[in-house]
Amino acid sequence: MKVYLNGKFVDRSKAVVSVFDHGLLYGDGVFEGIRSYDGLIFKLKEHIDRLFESAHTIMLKIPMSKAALIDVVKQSLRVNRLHDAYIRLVVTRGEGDLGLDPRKCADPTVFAIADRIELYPKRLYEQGLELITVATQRNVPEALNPQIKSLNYLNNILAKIEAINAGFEEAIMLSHSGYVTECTGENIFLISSAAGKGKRLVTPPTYIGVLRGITRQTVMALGRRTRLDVREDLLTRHDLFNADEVFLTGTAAEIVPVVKIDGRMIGSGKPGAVTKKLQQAFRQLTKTDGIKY
Ligand code: PXG
Repeated sequence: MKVYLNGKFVDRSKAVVSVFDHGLLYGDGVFEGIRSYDGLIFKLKEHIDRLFESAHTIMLKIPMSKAALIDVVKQSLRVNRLHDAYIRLVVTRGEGDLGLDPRKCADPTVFAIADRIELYPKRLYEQGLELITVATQRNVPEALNPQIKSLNYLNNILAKIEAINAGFEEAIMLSHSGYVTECTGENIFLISSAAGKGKRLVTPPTYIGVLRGITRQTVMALGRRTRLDVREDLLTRHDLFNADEVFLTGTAAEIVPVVKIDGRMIGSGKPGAVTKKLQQAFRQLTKTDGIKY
């Protein structure tokens, strides 16, 4: 495996960064997780744009252009002869000293790892996932905005540990005020039906403290195209418990049906019809809507 590191493709064993890198010392950096499907990179521009936005907010100047970074992603896939892959793009503050001061870090570290995608077990998509709400709240946007895809994922990892300790794979994180935000690495959606009206597709608004997921945005667009009433609304656990369907979205996981939350069965307790339709539409999109490399 060849890894892109600061301008060169190096062997995996040579792809190492300094113990003084502030990405490691402080989680001071940003990243993206990108997918390719059968030789097409999905939503590459959106991922690159989000990386630059995250970097801009933390005042980290990415030392190359968007076009050059797009080329790095394409090259990473080509040199490793990958077709269906996962690409991790990372920019850290770079090597500094043992103080927080980012001014001591002269050169950001840029690397890209392309590897085969580790697919989630099939039964997850067929049977659906069971979630629990955990006590660890999602970061308050005023402290560390979840819209920044930073290397500081301890908030999410603490929530994941709680879920694992309780025997579950994923956790629902609430906001400081008790509203539903997202899971540790996926956005959350519900489907509900209002009497006499069509189906509603609802996900929490970003201001409550969620990542503006690229799969989230894609699924919202697919929802509009299939005439769902798509909304960003504050959601409570009660709303989730009483939804017709619930699912999660993320680059790696795509669309995952949720069938139980905190012991409450969701809908029929099986992946719902609308979720399945969106999964199909999403799969179709990945076959056509991508950038060749
Ligand atoms: N919320 C959070 C907190 C995330 O980290 C998403 C939502 C979904 O966003 P996208 O843009 O992917 O639809 C994420 C994404 C990993 C991994 O290695 C994590 C993500 C994506 C890919 C891989 O755990 N997080």
